[in-house]
Amino acid sequence: MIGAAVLGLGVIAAPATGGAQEPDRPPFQAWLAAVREEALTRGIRPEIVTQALGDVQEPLPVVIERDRSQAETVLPLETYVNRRLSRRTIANGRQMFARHQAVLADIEAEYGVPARIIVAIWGIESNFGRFSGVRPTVAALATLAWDPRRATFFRGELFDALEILNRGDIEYGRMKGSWAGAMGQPQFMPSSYLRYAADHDGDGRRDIWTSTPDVFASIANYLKGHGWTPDQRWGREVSIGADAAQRIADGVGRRDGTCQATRNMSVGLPLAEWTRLGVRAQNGSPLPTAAVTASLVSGASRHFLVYGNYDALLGYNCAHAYALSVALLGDRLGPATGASASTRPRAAAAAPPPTAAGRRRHRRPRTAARTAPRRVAVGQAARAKR
Ligand SMILES: [Ca+2]
Repeated sequence: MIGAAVLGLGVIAAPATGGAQEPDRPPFQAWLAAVREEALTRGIRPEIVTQALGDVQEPLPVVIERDRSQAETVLPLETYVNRRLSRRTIANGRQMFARHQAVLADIEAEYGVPARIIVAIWGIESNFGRFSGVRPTVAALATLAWDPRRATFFRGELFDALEILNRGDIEYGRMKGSWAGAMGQPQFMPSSYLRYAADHDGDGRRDIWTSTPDVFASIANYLKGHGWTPDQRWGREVSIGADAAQRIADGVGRRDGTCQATRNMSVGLPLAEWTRLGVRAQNGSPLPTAAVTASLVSGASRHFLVYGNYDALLGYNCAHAYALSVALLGDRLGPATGASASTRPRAAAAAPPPTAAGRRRHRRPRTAARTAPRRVAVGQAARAKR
């Protein structure tokens, strides 16, 4: 309740889906012929163009249908997050975390992204690799690129998909993913793949479909590329009383930004300022005194102060329901680390995040429409960025 009063973020708003008028456009096959020509001029090998685009006979009805029926359902943030963090998901996550401990530790050391965050993203994106989509990526992207709704974006992704095939990272027949073109276990859009997919098992291919080490390293590389700071946590749940809520509503503005989630959170303020406004840790104790800037994200009843690393999670999928699901699942998979991790040891928390000697750290990737949370409108447009 307070959340809605404070920032009006009680619900996850559905993205605008635009009108449904039929625009002028060429027949699919004529359109596809032009795409073939352009692919060749872009340097895609003729055999790849023939194989990948020759296989596409017509737009995939299921893709159009899914795209048109983007859920209008509006769920409270808390409801969405609770559904994502089922007991089974948490248990699976812990099991996977233990099973892949060695390679995860290696990747955490290399990229500076906590293993538990990597596993949490993997879990939310593809149920720990169990479901990464069965749609042929090229056909799905061709359908969405022909459809006028977001043609420009998906046309670019289509050419990026062809470029991936051109490079030989994946065979045409194995390039599958969501109906909206998000591929493999991390659900990367082709453009994200080209920028962030990583070959960690050393076989020379970036296989986000079947190589678990490559999947983990690709997720870590994406977060690193989107500004993940080693040894800092994502944020924390906080408690806000009625008086504090009123002070915040009166005096704290919202961020702006190109995605709805960044407009649905407060501007960044120092933790000390949040303390002055009356925000407390979830257990009622004082906030840490670390010199950290935090923004407030509120659901209908729960509140979170989020730090810079949370922006990296939004970079993966710009929706609070998504980022908080990942963050909170990650918290359930292992201990939080970092200078600002604890609410108690205030002396320790006062120091800026240390750079752990001997541990190389770095940043994060992007994807677009995914497979998983379709029943809630968590930003197809946002996903479409990954
Ligand atoms: Ca590989």
